[in-house]
Amino acid sequence: MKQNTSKFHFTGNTANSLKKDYLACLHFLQGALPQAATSNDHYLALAFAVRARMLQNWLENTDDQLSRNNRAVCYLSAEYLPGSHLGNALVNLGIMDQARSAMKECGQDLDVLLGQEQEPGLGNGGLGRLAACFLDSMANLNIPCIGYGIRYEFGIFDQEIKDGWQVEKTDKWLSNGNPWEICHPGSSVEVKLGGYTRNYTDASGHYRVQWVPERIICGVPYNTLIPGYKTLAMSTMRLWKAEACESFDVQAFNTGDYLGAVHEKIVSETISKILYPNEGGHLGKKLRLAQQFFFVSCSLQDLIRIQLLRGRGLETFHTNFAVQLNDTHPSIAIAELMRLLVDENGMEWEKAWDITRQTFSYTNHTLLPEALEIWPVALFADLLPRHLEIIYEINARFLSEVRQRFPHDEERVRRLSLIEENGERSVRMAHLATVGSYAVNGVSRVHTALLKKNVLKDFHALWPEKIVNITNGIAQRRWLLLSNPRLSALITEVIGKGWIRNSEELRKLEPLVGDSEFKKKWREVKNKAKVEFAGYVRKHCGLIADSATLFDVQAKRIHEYKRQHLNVLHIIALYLRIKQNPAYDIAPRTFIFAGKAAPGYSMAKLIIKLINEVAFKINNDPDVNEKLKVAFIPDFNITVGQRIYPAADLSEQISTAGKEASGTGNMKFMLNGALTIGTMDGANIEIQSEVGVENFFCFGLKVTEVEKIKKQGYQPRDSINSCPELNLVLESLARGDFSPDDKNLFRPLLDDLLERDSFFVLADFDDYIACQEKISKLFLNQDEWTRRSILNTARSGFFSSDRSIREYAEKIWKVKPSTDL
Ligand code: 26Q
Repeated sequence: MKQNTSKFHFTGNTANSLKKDYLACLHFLQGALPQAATSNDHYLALAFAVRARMLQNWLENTDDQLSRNNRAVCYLSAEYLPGSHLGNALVNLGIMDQARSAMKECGQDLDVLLGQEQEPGLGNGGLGRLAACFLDSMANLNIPCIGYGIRYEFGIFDQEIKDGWQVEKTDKWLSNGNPWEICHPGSSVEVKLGGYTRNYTDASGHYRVQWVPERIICGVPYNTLIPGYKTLAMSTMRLWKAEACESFDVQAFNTGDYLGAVHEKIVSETISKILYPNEGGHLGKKLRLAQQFFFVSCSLQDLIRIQLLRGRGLETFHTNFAVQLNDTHPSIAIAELMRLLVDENGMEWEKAWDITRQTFSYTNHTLLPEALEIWPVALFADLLPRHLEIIYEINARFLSEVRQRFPHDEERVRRLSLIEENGERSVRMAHLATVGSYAVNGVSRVHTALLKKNVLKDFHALWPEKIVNITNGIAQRRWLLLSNPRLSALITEVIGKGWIRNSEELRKLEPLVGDSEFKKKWREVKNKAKVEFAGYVRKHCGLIADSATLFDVQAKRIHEYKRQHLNVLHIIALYLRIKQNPAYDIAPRTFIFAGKAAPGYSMAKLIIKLINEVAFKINNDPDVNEKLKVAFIPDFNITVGQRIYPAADLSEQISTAGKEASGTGNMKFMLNGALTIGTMDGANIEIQSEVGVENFFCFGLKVTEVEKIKKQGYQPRDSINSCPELNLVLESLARGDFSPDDKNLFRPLLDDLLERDSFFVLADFDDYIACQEKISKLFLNQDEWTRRSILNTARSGFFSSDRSIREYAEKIWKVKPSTDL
């Protein structure tokens, strides 16, 4: 029977009701008197009062949602970057203003309290943020959904800049308490690791396999609610923490091995201790595989529990759950579901395989060969002996199918195999994910086309319908409504609120591009965002930036393929031009960089140092610093992103064609009215076609051209010979103009460009510079620039993650979104 116990407490959207509940939380949960409470106490009290309002909806709806007979979506992702929760909850519940006045009445500044929150940095970048945007969109589209993942104790490191170099600090996001999560120890599950397998015949004479593990760890779930905009439906993010199992402790205690038991606890807990940064060097690490298996096993056991609790059989598992694999990181789920069905629930192999293949779908996020996950067979045997057997069995059956379809083609069989036999024998996780899923998707048009053409070519020949494209998207609630309140208010003033739930309505802005009054307001809003961001730059970089200059921004992880160094070469070129000709006329620019380098990626760290050295030289040279300034914003994360995107005039999306799967930062800039300079890579291609070629600054080699010159044998020196200015720029670097104390500091970078230039930086330099010149000219015409800025926002509707999720729902999951609630 339903009981409406909480109806009269912790509800109500008035400032008064919020204030009452916040004071109650301060008293009863924080145990603090208002006058003695810290800002953190105030923040936590407000957070609890807000969370209670979300719980009300969650409790009333989630159970119903999951009980319905349509499919629920289970998003399996090793990473989530949800960003700060309080601001998001306040805008989504529609109580930002009420909270502000409630706090004011209590003598608190809401912005200070918002600033208290430590964002959960449980991801590296795009892939983790995409997962968070998808949970947001599923809440908004009323698609029942659980996002499963790992509750890392230490998320992505905090970045500091010392003497121009990146320094990593451990992220302690849990140290002040996390009011958004609710721990459910009662739903803990056990996860086996290591050991060996043995065969036996069961009572009814069936051949069975038993996994005898070396150790068992406990997974404890923590729920965080992800609200939609003024909806009752919500997504659940369910993250697992690894702990020692009580049974193990007890055993050790009984034998008197107290220290041994404590040690066991420490070892078990390391599994969810830390997020791995994405760098080639970390591939193949045992703890990483243990993490992946840990959260996957917990999540599938949780789904089976839910299924049985609802009184449903396992034969219909796939009709009740669609499980989406966010890259190959959770792809061991395919073998684990087989094991759970066959070994633990006595199902026939064929039946179990049928269910498994109708349950999973897989999203690929990378074409970079070094990022494709493979695990040495030996490591697998050590950690997951039963899964290795299952993978061998899947492979044997799969390859026999291949041999039937393509007789006498052992070369093809070798290419398709789940096991790489060249060099160290390894399991190819992308192959496992593809064979075990009913659909595979890429994340932008060009990326999907390249998947079909290269990485998954043989699979595409085998199953031509299986690979589909779903271009990524972003949640406009966070990336405009929350992060850019002034622009949101202006937009809402002229076209109403419809765009918040239906991004296509942004198109209603288009007719206004000729309205000079509106353009003026648009410019004012952009300028205010720039002034505000300039304040942030001053505080965090000690640099005074002029909001009248062109804010040229590149914010993303530092990687050679993303070519932050191409951007730097452009800055050096301008520097040399002005030095050579002090009258050189150019629209003044502030170059803004932000992004983290993987701790073991020395070239990326050298690029950060280069940016900072160029910044130091230029910012302190009165010959140029009226026209050019350079800032590196430390510690790029969701919170910093929310400040950067609204302030950008120009968005730098300059990856080597064929390397960036999609990019999603590109969409955030566009939504906030920045113009893009970009290559024909990832979702830039869709951005160009949405905004119109005439409104997009396209440059550089296309994918086919890159392929062609690679085949011909690319010579970086040819690019230098045909571009005298490039030669000057490289000479300046080689001379040590930007590293007076150590002329050879940037040698590794220069040598790489001169000898290999694997990312075609030099090949694209000339075109990039020419394109930038057009941009500088256009910026002098503020009226035209503003027109195009408005068009960018107006035509960004396609890039809402609501659209992406609708496509997943229709093409892959076969679930119906609704906006009823
Ligand atoms: C793998 C093995 C060991 C340790 C770490 C990893 C690892 C972790 C994270 C490998 C890759 C990642 C993250 C990849 C990622 O963020 N990819 C980006 O995904 C976005 C969303 O689809 C795209 O927009 C970007 O283009 C893509 O780079």
